[in-house]
Amino acid sequence: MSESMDRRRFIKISSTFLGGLAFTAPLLSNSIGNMIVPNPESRISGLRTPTYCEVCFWKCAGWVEHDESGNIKKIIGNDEDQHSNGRFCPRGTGGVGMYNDGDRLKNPLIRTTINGKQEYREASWEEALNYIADKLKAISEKYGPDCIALLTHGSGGSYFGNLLKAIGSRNIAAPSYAQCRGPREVAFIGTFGEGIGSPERTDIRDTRCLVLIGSHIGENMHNGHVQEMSDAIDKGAQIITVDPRFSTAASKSNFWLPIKPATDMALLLAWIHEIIYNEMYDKKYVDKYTFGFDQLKEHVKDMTPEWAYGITTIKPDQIRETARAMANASPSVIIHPGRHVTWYGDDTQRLRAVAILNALLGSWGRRGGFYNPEKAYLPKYKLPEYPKSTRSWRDAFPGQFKLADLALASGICDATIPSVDDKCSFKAWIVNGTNLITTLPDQKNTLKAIQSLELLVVVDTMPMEITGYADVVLPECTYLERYDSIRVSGHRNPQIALRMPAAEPKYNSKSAWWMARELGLKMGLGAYFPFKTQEEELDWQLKNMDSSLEEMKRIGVKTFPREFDDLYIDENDNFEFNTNTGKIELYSTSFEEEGHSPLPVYTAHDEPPEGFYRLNYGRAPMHTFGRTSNNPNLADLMDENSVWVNPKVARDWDLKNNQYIWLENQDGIRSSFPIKVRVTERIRFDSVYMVHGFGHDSKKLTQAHGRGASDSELISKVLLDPIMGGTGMRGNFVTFKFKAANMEKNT
Ligand SMILES: Nc1nc2c(c(=O)[nH]1)N[C@H]1C(S)=C(S)[C@@H](COP(=O)(O)OP(=O)(O)OC[C@H]3O[C@@H](n4cnc5c(=O)[nH]c(N)nc54)[C@H](O)[C@@H]3O)O[C@H]1N2
Ligand SMILES: Nc1nc2c(c(=O)[nH]1)N[C@H]1C(S)=C(S)[C@@H](COP(=O)(O)OP(=O)(O)OC[C@H]3O[C@@H](n4cnc5c(=O)[nH]c(N)nc54)[C@H](O)[C@@H]3O)O[C@H]1N2
Ligand code: SF4
Ligand SMILES: [Mo]
Repeated sequence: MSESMDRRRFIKISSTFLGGLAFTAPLLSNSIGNMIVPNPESRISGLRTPTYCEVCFWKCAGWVEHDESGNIKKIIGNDEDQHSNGRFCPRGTGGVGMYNDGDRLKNPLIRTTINGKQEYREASWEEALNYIADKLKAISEKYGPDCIALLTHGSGGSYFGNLLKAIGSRNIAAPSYAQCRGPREVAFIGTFGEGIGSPERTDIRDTRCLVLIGSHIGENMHNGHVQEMSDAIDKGAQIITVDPRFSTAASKSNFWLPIKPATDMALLLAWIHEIIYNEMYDKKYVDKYTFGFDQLKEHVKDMTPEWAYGITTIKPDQIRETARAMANASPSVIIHPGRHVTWYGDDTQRLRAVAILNALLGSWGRRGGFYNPEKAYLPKYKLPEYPKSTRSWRDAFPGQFKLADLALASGICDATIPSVDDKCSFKAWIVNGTNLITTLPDQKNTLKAIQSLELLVVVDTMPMEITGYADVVLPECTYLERYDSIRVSGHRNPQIALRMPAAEPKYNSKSAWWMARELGLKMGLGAYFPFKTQEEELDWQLKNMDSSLEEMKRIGVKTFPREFDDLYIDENDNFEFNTNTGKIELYSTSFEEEGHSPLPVYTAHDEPPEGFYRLNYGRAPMHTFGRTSNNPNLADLMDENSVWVNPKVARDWDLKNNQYIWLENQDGIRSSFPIKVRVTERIRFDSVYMVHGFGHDSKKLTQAHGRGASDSELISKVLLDPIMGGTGMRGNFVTFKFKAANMEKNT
């Protein structure tokens, strides 16, 4: 191990309890809608405080109910809320486990070396924050403030973002862009001049045909989506699911197309071909609003269902029948853009094909297609101007990823590893609410970047893997113990929601708002933090938007009328799109300007080598990534993942149900922990499937440590999207091993 590796050695603090591999049968039901918990009648009784959920990023608004002594009893939905319609998903209901988890981070920790051994020692907030402020000042003076980066996911990002901008850096990135929905946003901006956003602007409630392409709503438990899909099914909507796996959504579908993985582009192009050449597109809409139809028509001339069959294994008849089903529903049809779309590196182009298909069927801006969301306007207190930032993460990638509209977490990671042609490698990271070790692909690369840092500050609630590499760990209180910014996400109506503390912060934990401000004060940047408490700030904002903190504490959610009647496009209007041509660009002039193909092209991707299977991964309804695997309430529902194996493959390898095995990828990386086999017809013979978020190696997670295997450690190959820098993660292949790596070495 090199000297620098030694400098920041992962500190494993041994635990008293090491969980065995006992298994609780999951209470998973296959039905789509019935996982969402309806509220009991008795909701008004007793004390309650408003919140919005932080177990995932759908941000449902709800009520925390207390008993007489103020103890948290349960969390339920707020009926006024458009994200949840008054009903929480199992994870949201189990959110109270985040507050009760005995493994939580309890005190600030500073890395020290005692007798040559690296350890954490507990520190006071004063000491920990002084340490960070001094280091940040020194790094800023020596290298420039823009060598400091913030990697963040969740509500604390805006407070630390304010701090970073005040210091003079704009290098702020969330993994929910380059590891998640970035390609979708860039593709839709390139086509319609607008992105999709969150919650997605899909009008599922009123759709007549919903096409899910590797979007597994039902396991992907985004609350409002799941409810609307369930309602749409009840109202007779057709569901078409394209997935190599028989997902929960597939089980509710009229058509399941078990596509050969990595070939979706061919199917999309064949659908476009069918719809154009059989004149099934919305002619009036296409004539009036789109640009480049003739070029598109010429481009897909030979991309027939027969052509696509050879690539996708989906029969021509099925391609024709599903194209007709979509056209019959037009314009109330949604070819869903998905959310976690960083798959094979040509993802932005695949999402362009999705956008084009929607445009041809006239669904953008139409009832049952995509609506126009509206956000409530949140007043911002006037702060002094931020210092100008002179260097950015983009400087490390000259001429590349120009269409990325947000910073890349993976880009910042790469630009932290010193290289000859980049003079600005990052020297300090503040990491808030993201477990980068399991979130970014290629762990070796992430660790290399971390070893190059002079300061790593991690703000988290739990002793997750990333905390073990920090110089300073700051324990945040959970969302149930703090205020946060007013939720203003766009929806059918502008709406705001309040999160306020339902309990005092446990242990010695504090809110991110407080931490960022204290650091600001210590660094002489007090002018950027004018409010003494977040309560004061929220009250100022709310009073400037026809409400008050007092009112929001009482009602939790407030809905405002839309400013204009423009939920859907008025067809008598000459609507102008925010693109170069003012039209929906079937042929993308902005992609062409940047040297990318203006029309989506099919490219073949690598196939698994002999004896290997494509590693496919996804969500389970009762967990969010790795952040809930230690949650006592949710671990009760599912406490490990399994690897789905087709019966034919199981026969070839003599694998039995419930047997534990290890997975090894194409680069010889073997899973640290064994995973249970699930033999099932629901996965194709060329792939295996596992749920992301298990196989934690932090021993401080007493419930989750060593349970199941981690897909993240097996994703060492990255298929980079040349358009916006998304990290395609589905080009990895695994084979089966019957021993742990260290057992093999010893025998
Ligand atoms: N291998 C693999 N990688 C993936 C994915 C995958 O499916 N497989 N999915 C990708 C996608 S779609 C996304 S969006 C990203 C998500 O990536 P992340 O957001 O990094 O997901 P988590 O691993 O859950 O990490 C969340 C961290 O926030 C901490 N946390 C929870 N609540 C709070 C809080 O209130 N305050 C603070 N400060 N911290 C908190 C948790 O303890 C945890 O350490 O991952 C991407 N990476
Ligand atoms: N319960 C729960 N719900 C969540 C989350 C969570 O952690 N837990 N996370 C949320 C977040 S941040 C995100 S981004 C979303 C992600 O959710 P989605 O965007 O809906 O789905 P993905 O994770 O991209 O895709 C998983 C599906 O793609 C299929 N698939 C794999 N390869 C291919 C292929 O080549 N072609 C096709 N057509 N399908 C393929 C898999 O079999 C699986 O069913 O979920 C959100 N909802
Ligand atoms: S979907 Fe579930 S976990 Fe996500 S915010 Fe809503 S209630 Fe919470
Ligand atoms: Mo995501």
